[in-house]
Amino acid sequence: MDITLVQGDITEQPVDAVVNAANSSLMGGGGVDGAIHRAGGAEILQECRRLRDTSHPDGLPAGDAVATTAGRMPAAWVIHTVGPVYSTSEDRSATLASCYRRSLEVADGLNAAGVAFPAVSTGVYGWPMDDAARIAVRSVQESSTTVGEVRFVLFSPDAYEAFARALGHNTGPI
Ligand code: AR6
Repeated sequence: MDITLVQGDITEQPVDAVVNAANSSLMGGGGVDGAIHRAGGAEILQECRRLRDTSHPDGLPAGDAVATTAGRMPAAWVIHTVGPVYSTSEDRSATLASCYRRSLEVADGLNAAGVAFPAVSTGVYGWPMDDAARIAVRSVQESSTTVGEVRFVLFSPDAYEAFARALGHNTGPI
């Protein structure tokens, strides 16, 4: 599996599946969640509502993942995952690692060849970027996925550099 880094907007990525940093309600929100729903259009929310009405009446627990259409985005699917809220009193890293592992399991079920991830939990949910990057990279490297390319799409130069460090690269073009 190739791991690549891109600084940019995840909604523009021409990969099979883009991962959304959603919340348990699956009803949308701010940050990357808001951007994905805006770019993909109303079809995504319709499918999320259907999931709430059928398989996920209580919402999606943190650490789990589920797929919908990507609507108007270049990708075919959105894989919604729910990151943990960062806590200084409780170690929730296993839940954050699970977001990446479960998303790749869902991607395998879709036969996706390329999957783009944002830095889950590092915005509204407050996870420090360097730590989140290490957990993300380790979880992807340890997964037994059949996905050929995992692309981390980082919004800011700082986030990009944190992921480059976590991958053991020097910063700069990869
Ligand atoms: N492309 C790539 N990365 C982005 C984009 C984008 N278009 N927009 C933001 N980011 P966040 P969370 C980065 O807050 O911390 C929502 O309201 C952003 O800079 O989107 O998991 C949900 O509904 C940050 O590094 O997700 C939940 O309620 C990273 O994406 C809650 O926020 C994640 O930031 C989830 O919080």
